[in-house]
Amino acid sequence: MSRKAPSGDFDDEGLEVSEPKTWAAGVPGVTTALRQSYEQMGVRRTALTLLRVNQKKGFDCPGCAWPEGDHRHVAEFCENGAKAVAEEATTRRVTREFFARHTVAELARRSDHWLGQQGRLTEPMLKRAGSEHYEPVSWDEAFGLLASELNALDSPDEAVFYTSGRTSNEAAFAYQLFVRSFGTNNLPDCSNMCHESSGSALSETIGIGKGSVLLEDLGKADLIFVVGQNPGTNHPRMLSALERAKKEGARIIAVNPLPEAGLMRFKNPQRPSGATGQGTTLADRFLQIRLNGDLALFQALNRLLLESEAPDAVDRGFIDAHTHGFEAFEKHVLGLDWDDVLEATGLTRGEIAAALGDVLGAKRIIVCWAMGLTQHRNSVPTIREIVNFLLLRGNIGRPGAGVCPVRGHSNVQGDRTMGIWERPGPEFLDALAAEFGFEPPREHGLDTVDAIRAMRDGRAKVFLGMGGNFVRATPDSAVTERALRGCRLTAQVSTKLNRSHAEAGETALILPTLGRTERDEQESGPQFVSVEDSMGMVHASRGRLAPASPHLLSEVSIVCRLARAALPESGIGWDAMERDYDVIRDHISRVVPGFDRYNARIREPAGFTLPHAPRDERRFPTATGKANLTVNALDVLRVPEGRLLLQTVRSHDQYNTTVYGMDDRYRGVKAGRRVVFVNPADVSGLGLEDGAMVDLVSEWRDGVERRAPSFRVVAYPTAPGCAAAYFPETNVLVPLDSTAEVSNTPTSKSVIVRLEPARS
Ligand SMILES: Nc1nc2c(c(=O)[nH]1)N[C@H]1C(S)=C(S)[C@@H](COP(=O)(O)OP(=O)(O)OC[C@H]3O[C@@H](n4cnc5c(=O)[nH]c(N)nc54)[C@H](O)[C@@H]3O)O[C@H]1N2
Ligand SMILES: Nc1nc2c(c(=O)[nH]1)N[C@H]1C(S)=C(S)[C@@H](COP(=O)(O)OP(=O)(O)OC[C@H]3O[C@@H](n4cnc5c(=O)[nH]c(N)nc54)[C@H](O)[C@@H]3O)O[C@H]1N2
Ligand SMILES: [Mo]
Repeated sequence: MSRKAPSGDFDDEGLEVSEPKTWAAGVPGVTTALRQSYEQMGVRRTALTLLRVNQKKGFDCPGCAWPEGDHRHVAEFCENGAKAVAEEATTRRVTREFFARHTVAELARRSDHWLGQQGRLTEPMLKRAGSEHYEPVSWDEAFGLLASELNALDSPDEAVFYTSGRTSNEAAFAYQLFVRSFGTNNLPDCSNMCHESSGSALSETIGIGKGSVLLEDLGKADLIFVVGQNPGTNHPRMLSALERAKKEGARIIAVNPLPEAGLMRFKNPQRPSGATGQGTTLADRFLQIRLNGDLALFQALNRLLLESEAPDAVDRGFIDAHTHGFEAFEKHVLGLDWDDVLEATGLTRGEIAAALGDVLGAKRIIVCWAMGLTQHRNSVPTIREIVNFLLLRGNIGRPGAGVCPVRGHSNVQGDRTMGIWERPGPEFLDALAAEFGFEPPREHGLDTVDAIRAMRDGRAKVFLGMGGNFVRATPDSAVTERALRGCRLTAQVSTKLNRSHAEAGETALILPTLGRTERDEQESGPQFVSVEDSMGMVHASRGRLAPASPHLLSEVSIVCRLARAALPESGIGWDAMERDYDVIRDHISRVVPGFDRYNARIREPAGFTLPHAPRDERRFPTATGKANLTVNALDVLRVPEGRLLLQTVRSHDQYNTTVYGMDDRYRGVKAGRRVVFVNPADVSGLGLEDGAMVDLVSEWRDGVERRAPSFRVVAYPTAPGCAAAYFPETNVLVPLDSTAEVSNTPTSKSVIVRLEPARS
């Protein structure tokens, strides 16, 4: 059996490759963003919109979850935030005539870029069973249809309710409440593919699945590790914070198989010198690690710390007072095999010893990370080992130190706090039961990977997506597409057209919704929503633009109206919640810890910070009552002869599955995305040449051939044995069953591939 990428993937015309850049941002960044904004919104709307991003009375940038901080620049946005805003505030529209012109099958053949470029969705659309087209439908009919399909299921567990991470706290809370009163915990979310590994590792070791660092801590740190993260593209505002930290004397170590431009050098576009000057060299040390080598690296540092003669190498006082499991951990780490470490990391002993020197010279250490750590089979053990590393020197629970998983979607952390989780704890369910007077289901629900399996096997039949692009974000594209097409009904609450509308169930609904930038008027007047950033800060977000169409409903309205249609007997006050979001926030304040006086505190200009026991009190609410040091077996991922380990990454011109444009400026790629970055020694070792056309074929133990055709080989300074290509084009290569231990996150950063001469 062979699985191939859909034909809609191909949009490369005139692909050009040049030398990668060694610096990020500065003038080209801002001009690129403004050009794309003007194209999408025009000049006046651009100025009006971009000036309100992340301002205290404006809206939260839909770009990423990096916090804003107190000292906001007039233009507290970045190039890629501006692109995310332009994408939503575009003046282009997808109308009923558009759907009359294009069949669903035709849409499925278009590229992600083309689909996204069509503009904002404007009215609810229905594809009836057997029909080739979407046609307009009234909201009432849409809700009636969804309600009757849901109620026709043999069990509520046959429905899947996905959430992407842009959904506000208010909408997320109402949504999970609806889903649980309907009777299931099937609430998979994008987190399952993103920071689930971080949440799993941190909950077990420090007692809370969130980072322990606030923005001000970066300025107090002596040493900051940036591991498995490309902030120049994905969290550009983080670069300013790193630059400030350096001014305050911090050293930075970048750990990455790729020399990412933003980490190497940075020109701050918010400052006059950024436009002309040399910029700042951010990383003092670059450890060019092999993919999946991080567990070995941090375990090696831990061994060196344990063996060090330096008097304060290990903080014994902290270990004795606050941690559990030291002996077992020490015994394990002292048995670490150096050959394994060198093989797994691709680093020399000298490089690791030099990094140890930085560590010993630093009183306060922060480790930041993103997808480079979370999307491997051993991601959870890797992050646990990083916690070991920090605990050894007492680097959790004091200023300038701690764990800093940098979240992706702007409210992905808040959605989890609001109960978007397939494995809710009993305290949360008890609080829901007490507040709303119903018995929520207790059995765990399906996460993203299990939801795909359930749809594939016919155990789940109705899919509702609250934002996102499920079919494109998930692994094993061919399997996922079939799973969705096999559903009785798929419904997507969306702002923009994407492939999940085209890979539709027998019956399919598009439910168009307001974006962050837009005014949300309800019966009681204008509403605002709230979000939680990567550091647990909660603040309000208010859109000011006129909605893209008069027919749009807010996500809150969609949930409340669906709940009324599907659960007519429900005693829950859906009307009141829809009319006034303060009512939702009052419910939240009684159900979710840390949200007391929510309505008052959210009206403070800077919002408020959620409590975090390890950060605030050095209290670790784990099973042992202490921070847990853990034993993490190192098994080296060995790639067979003639194969490469492939990671799937974002280009500079995309937001997850939304492709803004076809360039990846920092990596020197123009006008195309079907490229595979390979170390020059591997290019020649494999008998290839720079510029050769190859198919990427993934090898997995199930023997299924997964092929992504026609990629151009780009000789690139990545770590030897490692390759990189863009997602979502390469999702077809990630086997559904290849997931991380514990977190079940697809292993999108370690796919074993061979490169074959292109067939076509
Ligand atoms: N403009 C823009 N902003 C975004 C997004 C976007 O698509 N576009 N997406 C948002 C979302 S949802 C998320 S989760 C974040 C993602 O932010 P990132 O995690 O920065 O995104 P990726 O492109 O997946 O980059 C992974 C990085 O980890 C490195 N890496 C891969 N494997 C390994 C490894 O084994 N070890 C080490 N040490 N490094 C490794 C890669 O070389 C790369 O630099 O960004 C958010 N912000
Ligand atoms: N191979 C591979 N796969 C990956 C990853 C990887 O690194 N490699 N990364 C994974 C990660 S980290 C993540 S987070 C997921 C992302 O998975 P998703 O969150 O599902 O995907 P997005 O591309 O962010 O979703 C884009 C769509 O969201 C809709 N949208 C945008 N704004 C709003 C809004 O305000 N409301 C509503 N209702 N809809 C809106 C638009 O219709 C748009 O088309 O992908 C994962 N998949
Ligand atoms: Mo993400």
